[in-house]
Amino acid sequence: MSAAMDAPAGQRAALIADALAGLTAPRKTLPCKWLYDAEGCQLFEAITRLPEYYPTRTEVRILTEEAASIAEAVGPGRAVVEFGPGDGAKAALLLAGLDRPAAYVPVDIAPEWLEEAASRVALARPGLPVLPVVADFTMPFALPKRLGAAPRLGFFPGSTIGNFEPEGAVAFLCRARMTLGAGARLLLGADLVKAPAVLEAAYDDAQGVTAAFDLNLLHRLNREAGADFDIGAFRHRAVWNAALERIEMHLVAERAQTVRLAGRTIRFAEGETIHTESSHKYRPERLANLAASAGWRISRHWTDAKGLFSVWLLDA
Ligand code: AVJ
Repeated sequence: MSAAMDAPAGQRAALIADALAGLTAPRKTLPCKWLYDAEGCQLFEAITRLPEYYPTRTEVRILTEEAASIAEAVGPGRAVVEFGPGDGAKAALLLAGLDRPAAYVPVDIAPEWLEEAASRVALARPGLPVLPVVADFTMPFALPKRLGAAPRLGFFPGSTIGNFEPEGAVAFLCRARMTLGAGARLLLGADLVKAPAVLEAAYDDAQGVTAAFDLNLLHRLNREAGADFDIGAFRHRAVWNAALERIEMHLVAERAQTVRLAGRTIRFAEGETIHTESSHKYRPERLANLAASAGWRISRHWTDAKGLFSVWLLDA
């Protein structure tokens, strides 16, 4: 089935509203959440297997190699609440190592993801109660009553925290602390600052998969918002913004052109870009400050031997 047929009307309206707002702004932008339609999710999964894209495999290695140490630091009997579980592979890995977890609560706005995560975790940890919650985790939401008094462990892997602006990251961490409640812990994956060449290659791979992932946003606007982007007239670019310590993905207009979208004409100058995603990278001390401003205390952290990626355990 095509993405257009899948898309609920409300979501389509929200996409069009975001596109109009972002593309008529002085510096054109589109929110990165729209990268993840069915096609975008498949492309992202292909990205996680690329030789240049180290974050996924490095985080999985940390969760695997440090499983015993993480389980000991987390402690027994926790209900694991995951923000945006994806396919549930990391949760399955984490839960397999934990001491008598009380439940698994995957939280996502897309119910399809929840099913996949739930079934993977059910395989890894038969009999564990799985209590999915359909919610946008960037907004306040309630945990299932059935969790009772079990202490909570939030789980936010993948360096998804890096897609927030720093203020947004603090707001998210604050809200997560309130949602999870007193005595909660949070296991957080965060990508680290490193050589710009390594970062730029991770976000602009030789096979062009990341370029296809980025350009899919224009295909999506054509499919779902009735736009008429000439996709061949745009090119993907990944740049390290040293001042803000983030990788930015941009779609660059290769020539001056106009595009129609929802009854509006959008003009592009040659070389003008649409900023489609920021992926903030953290130095350990900066991440510690971020967590502290959101009311969390750092309990421990783990990194790989090359210091590429970090996993943090925070205490409420
Ligand atoms: C999974 C959203 C954290 O920022 O590294 C990968 C998304 N974008 N390649 C990241 C992404 C381009 C990824 N996140």
